[in-house]
Amino acid sequence: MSRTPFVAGNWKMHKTIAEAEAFVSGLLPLVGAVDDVQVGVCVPFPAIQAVVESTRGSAVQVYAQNVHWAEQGAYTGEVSIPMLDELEVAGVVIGHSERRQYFGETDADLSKKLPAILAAGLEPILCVGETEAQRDGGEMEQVLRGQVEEAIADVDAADLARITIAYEPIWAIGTGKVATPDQAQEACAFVRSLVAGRDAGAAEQVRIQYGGSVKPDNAAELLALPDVDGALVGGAALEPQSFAGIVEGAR
Ligand code: G2H
Repeated sequence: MSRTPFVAGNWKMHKTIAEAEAFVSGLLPLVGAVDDVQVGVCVPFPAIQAVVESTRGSAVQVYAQNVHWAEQGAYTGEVSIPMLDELEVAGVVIGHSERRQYFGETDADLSKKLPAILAAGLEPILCVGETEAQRDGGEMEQVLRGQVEEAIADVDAADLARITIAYEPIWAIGTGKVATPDQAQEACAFVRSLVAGRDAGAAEQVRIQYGGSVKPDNAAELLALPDVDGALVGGAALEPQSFAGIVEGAR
């Protein structure tokens, strides 16, 4: 089955509103009309409204980088799904390894976030991935199985295909150490098989991104792999030319 490639730039904690607007001005002439690749930018909360406005009518979609599962409540510092929905984002990245490592996000949290995001009609990008020690210890499959199966446990089978899963080996994040094509293909195929364990049809439709030191010069090779349907890009997505080069690699 053919799946539309999906390239998303994860800005992490970079870009003020002014910097975000300058980025969009540079990006739109390069990818604003691309129609064969889904293009997204994952924007810090304060700049979301400005980026939604400045990308309106273009092919570039806006994603948040975290959300709470509750509709509202006493959760100081958190942002709800209705708040994001009001900003007209396309979706939200959840479970990034930095959120897991520094802010204690757990698979149990993700299992509550995913159904809530999907119920609101937003698109989740669920990040999973193993550490170097886990890979070296032969635990990659066990780790990915635990992360994926728990996170999707309460998602209706009918909604599974709307999830994008980003496979990001932690040892490749921001390190310049990219997974080999064989490693990326093997892990992304394994992630797809985990979705197939819930629903074979959804597994064929679900997009699986590779993330971890993706750059314009390695994107085309990674994105041509049969089970890699796109990329979640950090450092190389902070500058329009470089990000556009990766989108080009998906075409
Ligand atoms: C992985 C990735 C973006 P980078 O975190 O999610 O970042 O491309 O800088 O490795």
